[in-house]
Amino acid sequence: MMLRENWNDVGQGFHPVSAPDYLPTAQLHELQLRRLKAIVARAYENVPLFRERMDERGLTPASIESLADLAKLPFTIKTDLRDTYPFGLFASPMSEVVRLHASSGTTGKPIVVAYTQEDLQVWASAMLRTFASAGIHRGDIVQNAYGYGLFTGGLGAHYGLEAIGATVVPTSGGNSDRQIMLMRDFGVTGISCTPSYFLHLIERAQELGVDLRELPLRVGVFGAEPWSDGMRERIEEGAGIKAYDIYGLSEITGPGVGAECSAQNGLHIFEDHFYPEIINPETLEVLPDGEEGELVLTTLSKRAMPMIRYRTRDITRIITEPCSCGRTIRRIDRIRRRSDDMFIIRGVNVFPSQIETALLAVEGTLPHYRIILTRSKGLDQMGVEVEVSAELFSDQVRAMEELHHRLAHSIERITGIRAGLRLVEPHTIPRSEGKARRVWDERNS
Ligand code: DLL
Repeated sequence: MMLRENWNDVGQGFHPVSAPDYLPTAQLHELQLRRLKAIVARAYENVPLFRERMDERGLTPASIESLADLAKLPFTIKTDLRDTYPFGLFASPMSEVVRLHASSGTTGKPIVVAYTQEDLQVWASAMLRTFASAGIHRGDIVQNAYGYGLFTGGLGAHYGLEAIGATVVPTSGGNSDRQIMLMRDFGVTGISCTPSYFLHLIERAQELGVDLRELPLRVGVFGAEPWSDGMRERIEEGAGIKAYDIYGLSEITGPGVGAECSAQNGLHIFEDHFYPEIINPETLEVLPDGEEGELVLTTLSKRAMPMIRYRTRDITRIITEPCSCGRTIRRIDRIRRRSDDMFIIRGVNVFPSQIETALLAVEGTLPHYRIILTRSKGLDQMGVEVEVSAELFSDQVRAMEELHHRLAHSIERITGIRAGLRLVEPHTIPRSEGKARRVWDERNS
């Protein structure tokens, strides 16, 4: 799929420039308002759930006169997609829907999302902008190890890479030995997959005697799950690459909602298509830029399945300072937690990302861990298992004790909780080809 309008010659060879990233703010707002009015009208006219909810509040599409009026509209939440399973939120007839994706979720039915031809074009252009901001260009050979299939990662990245003119190697996830062989034999310069899967590839390459730092691999585009700055350091050092964070969710489009640029300091939201708000998840009030809260997104151009004020559950803030890269579209902070991945241990709120930060702050740990929650005599316990290097594990009892002490202290300092800590051998903790599972909650089983 070629998107010629996004191409420009900027003097570094043929390089894609993503014009909407640099729109003057007034022009961007004008575009956003125009699209917002159209999408609200489309949702109102075609999706019974949106119409009922707007009618209940005495709203019509004409109620939207400014971007601030968005705050009048009702929110959409994940259960709305489940309750209308499979096609109840579609605003296009099936004859115009050319693609379906689905997100598995933890229980029951998946949520289903739909795309028209135009939606796929917008998605590919958003992914083109994603890869362009990570410095990927025509001539790059990019291994796309996001899962192909119902998950949006594989195909979402695939069409963005083709649009930018890079050579895609569509490996999908899994078969790590072959991934490493192709990476080496093809002279792959870029990789896209989940950060946890890439850590596994680094580890497997070491075992196979392949030093990724000596390959032409230059850049990684990682997302679909939270990953800390500590994780980024391990990746960048382990593979000798630049690692960029990308964000998205199926309900809004898939990957391509936001992406880091060369500044690696927050993710630019492609807000000409995906309008961000931050709300207080308790009061549901819109918060000013800069304040942390729940990210709410409205799709401004999605035709098959418009989403109005979708509550993502992802916690972040909008960064107010302009970015050194010159893009005018706003940035969000990296997403370190979701409001629903928090667990409560003896009255204290804990997020898995806090444990990751605590573990990786201490030298000698490997970036593979899991959290096991149990209940004994009515009291919640948090167990943390983390892998340590084989050398440490084998013979240095004193060093292990010292590491154990430092890690326990680090976890307690960050979370306020004393964890039952176990240092385990490399490969003890299950690896994932997609999103890593960090928490095993065994309190009710
Ligand atoms: O994970 C889409 C995607 C694919 C994004 C590939 C990036 C790369 P879902 O499976 O619907 O879609 O999961 C969406 O994953 O609400 C976040 O909680 C989480 N997530 C996605 N990207 C990031 C990230 C894809 N960069 C959910 N950092 C979202 C933290 C992320 N969490």
